Amino acid sequence: MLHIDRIVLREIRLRLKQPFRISSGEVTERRILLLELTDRVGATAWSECVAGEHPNYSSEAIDTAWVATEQWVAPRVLGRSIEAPGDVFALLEHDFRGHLMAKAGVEMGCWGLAATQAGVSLSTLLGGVRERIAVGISLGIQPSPAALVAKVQESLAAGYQKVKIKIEPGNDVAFVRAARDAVGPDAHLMADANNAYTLDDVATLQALDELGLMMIEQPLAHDDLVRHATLQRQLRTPICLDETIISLDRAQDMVALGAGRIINIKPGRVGGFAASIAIHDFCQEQGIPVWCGGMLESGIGRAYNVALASLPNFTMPGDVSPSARYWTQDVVTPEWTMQEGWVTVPRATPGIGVAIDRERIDALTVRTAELRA
Ligand code: OSB
Ligand code: MG
Repeated sequence: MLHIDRIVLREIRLRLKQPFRISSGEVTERRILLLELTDRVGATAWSECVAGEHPNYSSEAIDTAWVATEQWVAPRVLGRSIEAPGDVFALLEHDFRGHLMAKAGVEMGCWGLAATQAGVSLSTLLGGVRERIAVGISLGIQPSPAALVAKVQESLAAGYQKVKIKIEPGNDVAFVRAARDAVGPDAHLMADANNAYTLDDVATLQALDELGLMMIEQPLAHDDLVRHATLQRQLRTPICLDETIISLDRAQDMVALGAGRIINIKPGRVGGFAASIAIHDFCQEQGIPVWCGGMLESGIGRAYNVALASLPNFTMPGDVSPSARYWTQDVVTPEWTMQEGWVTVPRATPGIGVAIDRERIDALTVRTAELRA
């Protein structure tokens, strides 16, 4: 039983070691919304809302998520007796459209709290089976093909099991081809366009189709399944959908329409873990592989991604790079590390599996709000 009495919101600012550029925008410093949930007997759990600074990935941003959490999400759970964390999503969805990242921050925190209460790892609570997760890296758009080649080679040498190359019109075929030529036909490469193309660009996408990619992620508009289906019919490379899959229904639509063959599950994008598990289970039945995406999370959000990726149908390497790939210092101890392309799932530790570095978080905090029942 969950009975949450208090939720503290904080915004922290964490500078990335290197700016991260995708087709729809660049990030140099992450503004991250952290939540601390406290139950009636004083147990606590931290969680993270993955909304970015600007509404370029989805319509949400940290400032809208802050308001949504304060005004509508938190009041639905505070002071209420909730049987199980799996019940929270329905509570948040009833007559409440959108704001999925804001909802996910609270919903996932409820799972974290339930794991802490039960004295089991978050992975165990979710039904995870893996001891370790295969790790891929997502490389932002680079200034030149040569710069990209250096990054790709460095990533493979570091052990990453998949290298995702961000692309946009003008910075695509020549970049990916240079990478492919440099690392050979067997290297696990993929591309992610973050919606930068239309069906007018089929020739470009067909040129990418010749480069032996594991998949092409979200080439077309964020909310468009029909055109992705048209495109998939013209490509051998599987399309992987990211932005479009905001619910189980959308995953079902993808399969019904043939709009893609792989799904990148980001729990923040779908409203949390209940929806993530539902999509995972549906994809498993349908023979659709899934992998866990990332949103440049701090070590707190990363703990949730690692736990989710331990479910059985997460059969492809996730965008779950270790802390040091992003930050000079993370906000958790121990930091997330990678050994030969694998991150260990902390299955023996109750709760989210890492301790919160409160002092560091205090030093990084720029605003707080305390919400009570
Ligand atoms: O499309 O997967 C994406 C980061 C921000 C917004 C969108 C995306 C990404 C990434 C980063 O690819 C993955 C990571 O967290 O390392
Ligand atoms: Mg993506």
